[in-house]
Amino acid sequence: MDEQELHEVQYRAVVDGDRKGAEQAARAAVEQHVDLMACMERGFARGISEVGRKFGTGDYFLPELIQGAEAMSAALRILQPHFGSDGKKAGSSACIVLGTVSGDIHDIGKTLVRSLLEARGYRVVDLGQSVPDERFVEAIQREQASILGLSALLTTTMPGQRRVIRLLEQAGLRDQVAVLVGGAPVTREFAADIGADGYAPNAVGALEEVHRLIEQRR
Ligand code: B1M
Repeated sequence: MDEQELHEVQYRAVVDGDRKGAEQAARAAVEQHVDLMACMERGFARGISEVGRKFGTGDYFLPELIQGAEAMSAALRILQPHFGSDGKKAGSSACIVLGTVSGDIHDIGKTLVRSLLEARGYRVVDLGQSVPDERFVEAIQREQASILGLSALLTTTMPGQRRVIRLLEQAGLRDQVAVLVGGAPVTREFAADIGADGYAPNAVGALEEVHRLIEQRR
């Protein structure tokens, strides 16, 4: 199977909510040493976007949305340890606290961001999904983190990113930490409006933003 056919199988497995098929296609990618980010973008993530589109138009209901997400998450778990096998390291021991904001349980994109950061040698403290605002602040104090990454996938939870920034200000921590925001509905304009220091539309962009923010703070 060539790479393009493999992407098609990966895409189809997620659209069909076929967890076993997605796992097999992820293992095939690892074994064949193909570009794993291309598998994410052109295969699995394209599949979950299609699931989201069908859910939005009413062609899919919640069970199909959940099955698609489970297939995608299963594939990501297999790919995760293999990102960054090119051996490039960040040359920085900066700590990054990461999480999805309160009320939001979407974590696939956030986990992908974490995988790439870890693959580049950053220390990432992943607080998970639906993280209460105060837990971000506590983690930054505890870990002496220099970057905070906030993910939001719902238009209704995006205000959580603004709230956490305000809370950092109130705690007197705003100057110690650079805040990076992302997630499908988040835009560069929104990021600027809430006073974030960085924005990225995807996981590769998040990695670049983290490099930039760390350089800026040296
Ligand atoms: Co939900 N969901 N969902 N969902 N879901 C969306 C977001 C939606 C757009 C679907 C739709 O209607 N077409 C819609 C939101 C509409 C809106 O906000 N106005 C929606 C809805 C409505 C809901 C529920 C309310 C459905 C319901 O219960 N009736 C519910 C809400 C639950 C909650 O959070 N409280 C819900 C639930 C779920 C599942 C649990 C079934 C599942 C999530 C499973 C999981 O994450 N473990 C799910 C999924 C899978 C989706 C879609 C289909 C796919 C999201 C995804 O994983 N994409 C999504 C539709 C879509 O986005 N097309 C949808 C793949 C991932 C790789 O991309 O997450 O965008 P993404 O991450 C990217 C970038 O955004 C960026 O980099 C990532 C990698 O490139 N990025 C960052 C992300 N975080 C970043 C942080 C950064 C930087 C970049 O810096 C820190």
